[in-house]
Amino acid sequence: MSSIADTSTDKQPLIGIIMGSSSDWDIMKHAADMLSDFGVPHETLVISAHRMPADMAQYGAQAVRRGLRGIIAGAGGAAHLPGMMAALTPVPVYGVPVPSRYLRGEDSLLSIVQMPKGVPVATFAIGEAGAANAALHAIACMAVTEPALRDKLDAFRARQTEAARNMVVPPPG
Ligand code: RP5
Repeated sequence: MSSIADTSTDKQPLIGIIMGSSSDWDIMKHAADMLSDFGVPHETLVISAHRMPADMAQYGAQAVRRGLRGIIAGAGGAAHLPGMMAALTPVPVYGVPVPSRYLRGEDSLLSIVQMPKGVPVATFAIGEAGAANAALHAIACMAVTEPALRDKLDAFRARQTEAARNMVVPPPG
């Protein structure tokens, strides 16, 4: 399995961030950055559904045993990685549609969001916002039972609220 950026610390990763290609990293790094900001141990890997199907199956089969609490999966175009990973493990999968070259990620979005009944993928917005929000959603899920994480999430939202209250129009400069 090829690792494009090992951001995991000494700690066991709680969240896996996987993507179909290293070309997805510019988008998926926004998920990794958010998890880092919250101090959530995570790992980042390229796992291509169609070019590395055996690796994908192995990752899914080991996810529970390895203690993963969520898997953020990004892909573009046909974008079958999130759905396949959801089929391979009961660990919640958060899908991020990566902007594609010709259809700007609308193909990725429809591919990821239109899972048949029975195998869900929580699907987020196309691009950077989706990647960041996938991380925030994973954090929110863990925060339900982890007060320290909930405090960080509350503080994050309070900063956002304060920033919005300080906005003026037209914006300066
Ligand atoms: C998908 O195909 C990847 O997720 C990526 O978004 C897209 C293009 O991959 P590359 O040709 O850049 O490797 O599998």
